[in-house]
Amino acid sequence: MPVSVPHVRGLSPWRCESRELTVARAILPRSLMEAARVILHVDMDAFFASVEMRDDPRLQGRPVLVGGAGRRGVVAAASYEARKFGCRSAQPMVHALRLCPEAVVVAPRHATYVEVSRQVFDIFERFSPLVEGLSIDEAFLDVSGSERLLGTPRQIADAVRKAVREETALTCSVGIASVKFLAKIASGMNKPDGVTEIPAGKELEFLTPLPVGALWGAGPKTEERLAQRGIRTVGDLRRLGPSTLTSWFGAQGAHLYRLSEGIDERAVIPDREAKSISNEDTYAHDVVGVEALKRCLLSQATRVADRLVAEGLRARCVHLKIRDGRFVTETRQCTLPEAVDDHRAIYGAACRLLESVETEGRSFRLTGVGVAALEEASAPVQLGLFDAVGSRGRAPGGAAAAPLRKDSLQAVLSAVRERFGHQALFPGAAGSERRGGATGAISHTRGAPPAEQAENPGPDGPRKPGRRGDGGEGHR
Ligand code: DCP
Ligand code: MG
Repeated sequence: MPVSVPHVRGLSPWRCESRELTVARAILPRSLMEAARVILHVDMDAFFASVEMRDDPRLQGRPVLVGGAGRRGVVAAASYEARKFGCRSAQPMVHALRLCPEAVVVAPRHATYVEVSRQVFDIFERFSPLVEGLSIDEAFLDVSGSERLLGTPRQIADAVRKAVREETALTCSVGIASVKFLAKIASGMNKPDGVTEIPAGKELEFLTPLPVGALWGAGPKTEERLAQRGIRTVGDLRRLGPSTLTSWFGAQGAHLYRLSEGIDERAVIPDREAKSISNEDTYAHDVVGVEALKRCLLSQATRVADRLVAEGLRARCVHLKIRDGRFVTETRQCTLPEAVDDHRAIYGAACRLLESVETEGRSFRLTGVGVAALEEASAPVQLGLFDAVGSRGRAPGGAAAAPLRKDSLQAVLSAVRERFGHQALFPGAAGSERRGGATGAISHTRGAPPAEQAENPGPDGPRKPGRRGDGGEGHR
């Protein structure tokens, strides 16, 4: 039997683990830390709708649609009773009501969902220090090595579900696997209120019959191109081998091949370690073509680098977020060999990440560049070009705003922009995509960084709110 986990935060046996070990478990390759990881992906069932049904007994057992009731209203969540009629998230409400005229439409209560989300995440954190939120109602939990304390992976999953049910009167579904993307696929296989386990060693068996679209990063276009060649399942795709896939799809092909082999090296990065800085723009007109996209990335990488310098930080992890005209959002991330605060390094990484995105035939409404795995920039950086500037700690022109580090070209460039506006000393190629309508917000977040290396959301993915429950669009 699994040992029950203490409820008092701070007294959990997990808290005894040293910070170093926690971080090491999060960032070191699996081979160095432990033989097989055990990752749970927990996703609340019909989250908004279930909260409404819990809080209003009259709704129980009835088809419920949470969302805007007006002519242009959209379904945010559909209860499982409503799904039997074909109702889904992201459908126009009028369409959903045509499918199920007797459905009850309920206006969303976001503050309540955020509160329940907090409660649920507090429960998750009692089971592991490594909890990475993906959106308001789902998270990865790395419970590797906790068998002795908490029981088998299946028992841990059941204990999480029991705690959620008892403390919130809601149900969730859990996927168990050795890697993140498989755990996420698994949690969706037995919904609602179910558990799906992919035991270590059974990954290929599980993946082989799945449609290629199940792999994160295989968008509709890729799926179509593969289908034209008779490749429909993950097994078909694996048989092609890495070189054929790379020759067809470049870096994206190599990425898909690795997933088809069940390889996904990404660690569960706990939210508190995942402070990130990012900059994203939504464009008034969709951006088409790699060159135009790169100009957007250069602009964003520059603004992120400025922010890093202003805060005296460097970053080891770069992520790219991109959303197409159909609201399909994809994210990619990579780890650099050393921490950087230089816009060229961040831009270069973002461009490499872009190579693994299917850009052909798509137009994009949003791009974003972000950094995570931040460290203090205490050591001087390599460039000595501005040694002669002399005014250590002060920007040219006397600005004393950012904590400038000597010898840093990026620091000087950033300080000039800080003082004279963002267009000053802006990389030439970056300007032209910065058009009216772009939001250009720098966000500085704790929790829910782009956790997915690649994603392939269903029709309801793109609008799913982020962890902070601000109605924003979460990462899937
Ligand atoms: N959401 C939204 N708009 C979308 C998709 C989701 O506002 N297009 C909100 C409402 C959902 C919540 O996010 O309840 C969680 O999204 P999920 O994709 O996890 O969907 P549900 O929890 O509703 O159902 P499931 O049981 O399939 O997880
Ligand atoms: Mg859910």
